[in-house]
Amino acid sequence: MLAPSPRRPIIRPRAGFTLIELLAVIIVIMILMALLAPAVMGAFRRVRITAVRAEISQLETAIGKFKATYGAEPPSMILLQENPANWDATSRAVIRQLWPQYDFTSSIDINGNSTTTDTITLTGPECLVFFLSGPNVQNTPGTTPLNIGACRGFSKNPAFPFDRTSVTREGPLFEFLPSRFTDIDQDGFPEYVDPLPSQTAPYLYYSAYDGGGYNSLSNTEFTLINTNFAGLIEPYRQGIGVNAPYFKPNGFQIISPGYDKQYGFGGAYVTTGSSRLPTSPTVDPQYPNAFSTAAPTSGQRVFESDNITNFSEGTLAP
Ligand SMILES: [Ca+2]
Ligand SMILES: [Ca+2]
Ligand SMILES: [Ca+2]
Repeated sequence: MLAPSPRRPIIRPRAGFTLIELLAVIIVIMILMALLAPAVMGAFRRVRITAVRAEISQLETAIGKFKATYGAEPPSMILLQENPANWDATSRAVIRQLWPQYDFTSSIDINGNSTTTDTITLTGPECLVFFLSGPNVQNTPGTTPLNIGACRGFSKNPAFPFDRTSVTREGPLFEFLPSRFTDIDQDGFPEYVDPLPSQTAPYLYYSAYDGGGYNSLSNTEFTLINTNFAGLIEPYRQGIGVNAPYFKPNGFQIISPGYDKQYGFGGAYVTTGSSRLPTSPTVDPQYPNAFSTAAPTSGQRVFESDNITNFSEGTLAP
């Protein structure tokens, strides 16, 4: 007779983790996430900065096309006159260079508000949009909410390029997205913001007027840009001091304010070294009004470190 076999202990698989094990796992995951989050956010940021830089390159290409079509790069300050008697000599010369057959004797409604008496003051950010894409579907000033639609290019009639009704049109040379238009000064002529999340400050544009030099339309350009957009005191220079040449000395500067939506001071910028944005004075005695602020503060320079431009690979100070 066989002896009854001893009872084997029954080994059951465990039903799950204990509470302490579960807590430990959660804590480890949280620590890992905390470690990885900045890296992930940083990667997102870099991708977005690269996207802005790529768009600035596309704007450069469009300006190249504008020059190929109209013979010069767009100005960054101009007064357009609906009443022909009101043209100032400098603005008239700019238009004549672009459209030699422009009719300076006839009235025209440029902003589409059914009058022909307006003076349209376009600053750098507005020139960037206007000269690459022409009058908007709607340019009437003071409209709230913004009613600025797609841009329609210029009339092919060389005497009336700003004619809004002409059917035969040229351009636009750049497809601005109406959703990214802003109109900070509420004059009906839009500025364009970069694709960074919730960006509100538009691209700045400074023209060297095809070798004529920055600021050739007098200090009004900088007074207005500061009044309307808190823009730079001057375009960026390649180094410290009033004799340092500007970046793109015969071309133009396009500047995104970056994530902080602030432009900063402008002027001296050195591309290498620890002090890329020096606080030393850059006052140019040639333009005492434009540079009445003696020197950039360190706070202003901080605003500039994330600016993205057409003369830097990404942000000014990585
Ligand atoms: Ca008008
Ligand atoms: Ca505007
Ligand atoms: Ca900035």
